[in-house]
Amino acid sequence: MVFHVLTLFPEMIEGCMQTSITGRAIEKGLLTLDVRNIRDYTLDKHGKVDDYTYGGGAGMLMQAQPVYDAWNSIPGKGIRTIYLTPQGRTFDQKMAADFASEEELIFLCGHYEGIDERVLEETVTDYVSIGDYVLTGGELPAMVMMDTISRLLPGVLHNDDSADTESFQNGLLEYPQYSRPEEWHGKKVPAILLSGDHKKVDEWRLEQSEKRTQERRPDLYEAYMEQKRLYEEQHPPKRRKK
Ligand code: 6GU
Repeated sequence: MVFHVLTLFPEMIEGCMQTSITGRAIEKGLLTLDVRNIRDYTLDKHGKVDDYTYGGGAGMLMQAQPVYDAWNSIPGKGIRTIYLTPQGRTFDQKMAADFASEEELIFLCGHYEGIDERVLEETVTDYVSIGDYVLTGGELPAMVMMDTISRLLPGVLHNDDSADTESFQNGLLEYPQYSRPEEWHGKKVPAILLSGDHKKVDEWRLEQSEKRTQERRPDLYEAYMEQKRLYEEQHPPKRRKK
């Protein structure tokens, strides 16, 4: 996977992405990070990339020319271009899985009051938000997306299992987990986890996931129960022959 990032703050992206699991994925060559500073593409001799908005109003807008030339400098055609904006569709795990199937992605990070509409019309394929609150720029949302997408790529996580057993992959939150010691602050690890009975452990974990989802995310639980109901309707239990 190649992540191209267009930003006015390349050091923010590089520092973060070179750390921890994404950093190791880059070292292993599973991930390539190509960060381009939009300011390097301005034709303005003072390095200016923003200007006042027509029609008045507060704040500055990123101009079309430097953004377009930065975007155009990326080789290749038809690469999905994501503009990070609170006006976009809300990012979720399903969207992450869809983006993870691409070979390259372009993230366009805006700052100030945004970017001139005309260049967005010519470059952007996907408008994405990470939630209903307003940030100062698109860099943190781009990194949230890249982090989420990275861990779905083959080989990025040590254990290929863990990407799909975790929260959301089956529509449920993850079950509680325990490591050594067996007793801490007077609290014991649930006995079933020490039993060595894998079937019992799996049943216990599913039960815990369902309980936790019902308590903490009733919205997800409702959707999960509806899915389960539909499944059971289409796969009725087979009658035993007399
Ligand atoms: Cl993608 N950008 C900005 N500036 N603020 C946001 C956002 C994006 N998603 C939520 N808030």
